Amino acid sequence: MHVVLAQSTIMDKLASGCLRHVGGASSSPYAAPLQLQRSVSTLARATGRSQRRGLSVARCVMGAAATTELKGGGGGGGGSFDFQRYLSARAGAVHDALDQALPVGIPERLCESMRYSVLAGGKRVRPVLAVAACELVGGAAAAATPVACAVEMIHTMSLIHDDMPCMDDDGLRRGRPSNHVVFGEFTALLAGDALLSLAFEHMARGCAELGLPAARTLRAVAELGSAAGAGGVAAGQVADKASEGIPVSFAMLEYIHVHKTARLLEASAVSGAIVGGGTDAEIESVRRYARSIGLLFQVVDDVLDTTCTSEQLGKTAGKDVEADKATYPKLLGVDRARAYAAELLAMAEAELEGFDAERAAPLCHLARFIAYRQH
Ligand code: GRG
Repeated sequence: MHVVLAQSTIMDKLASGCLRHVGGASSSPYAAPLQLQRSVSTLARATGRSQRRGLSVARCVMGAAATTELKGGGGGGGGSFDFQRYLSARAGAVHDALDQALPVGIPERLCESMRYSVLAGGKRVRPVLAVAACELVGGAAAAATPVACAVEMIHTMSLIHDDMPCMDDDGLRRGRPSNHVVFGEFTALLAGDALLSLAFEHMARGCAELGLPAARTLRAVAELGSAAGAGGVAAGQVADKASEGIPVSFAMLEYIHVHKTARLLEASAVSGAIVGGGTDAEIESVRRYARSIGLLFQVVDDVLDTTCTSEQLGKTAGKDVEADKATYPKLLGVDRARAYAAELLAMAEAELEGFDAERAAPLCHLARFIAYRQH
C-alpha cells in the first residue's frame, strides 16, 4: 500500500511538473502543450462552441462517416486532393529508401532482424509526416527522405524494444510474430540499438549527400535526439511502465503519452520542416500541429485497443486493459475520449490555416487519417 501510494505521488509530481513547465517561460526545446490543457479543461466543462463542435466531429471519429469523408477528399486543405494516392506514393518512396539504407550481410542475423521489423510495413505515419511538413514549407519531398527514414528507424526500434518480455511482452507486431519471437531476445535488443544508431548516421550522411545546409541537419538531429531520449520517448516509456497497476491521474496519463507517443510524431514533422527550410514561425506552427496529432494518435490508439480485434490491429488488442494500464477510455470513457480526439483534430487543423491551402492539404488529410483510422 505504501509503495503504491509513494509511486503514485512521484508520478503525479512528475506530471504536474511537466504541466507547470508548459505554462512557464522555459527555454526547453520541448514544453508540453499548453493548448492541450485548455482543451482538457474545455472538455471538463463540457460546454461552449468548441466542445459542441468537438462532440459533433466525435460522432464520426473512427466511424463510417469518417471513411466517406476521407475518400471524398473534400474539406479544408484542398478540395480535390487525393490523399490515398499521396500517402501510398510517399510511403512507397520511404519504403524503398529504407530498403536501400538497411544493412545486408554480416552479421547476418542482426541485419535480418533489423530488416524484418522495418520492412514489415506499418502505416508509415511518421515518415510521411516528415515529408509532408518539408513540402508544406516549400522543400522538395526528396530533401526529407533521410529524415523520414531516420524517424521510421527510431519508431521501429521502439516497437521492437516495447514488445520484449522485459517491457510489454507482446508476440504480435505489424501482423507478424514480434522481432524477439523470431530472432531471440538478445538479437532483438541489439537490432533495436543498431537501428537507433543507424537512424542518426543515415540522416547525417543522407542530408550531406543532398547538399542540405549543415545547420539544418544539425538542428534536425538535435530535435530527433531529444525526442527519443530521456526527455522524450524513453521518459514516457519509463513512466508508463512505472504506472502499471496503480491509480493514474489525467495529468500523468498526458505526461506519458506526450512523451511516449506524441514527442516522436512532433519531432518527425518538425525535422521535416527544418530540412525543408521553414522559418522559425513556420516550424513552431508545425510543432503545434504535430503535438495535437501526436496526442490524437494515442487517444485513437487507446480507443481502437478497446474496440478492435487483434486481427484488425495487427497487434494484440486489449493489452493495456490486461496490464492494468491507464488509458483515455479508462479515465474518460469511450465517448469523452472520442470528443477529446475531435478537439485535438480541430486544434491541429487550426494550425494549418496560416499556410497555403494546397501545400497544407497532405497534413490536413493526415490529421484526419489519424483521427479516423480503423487500425
Ligand atoms: C526510442 C530511445 C528509445 C527507446 C524506446 C520501448 C520504448 C523505449 C518506448 C516504447 C514506445 C512506444 C512503442 C510507444 C507507442 C507508440 C505507438 C502508438 C505505436 C504504434 O504506432 P503505429 O500505429 O505503428 O504508427 P505502425 O506499425 O503502423 O508503424
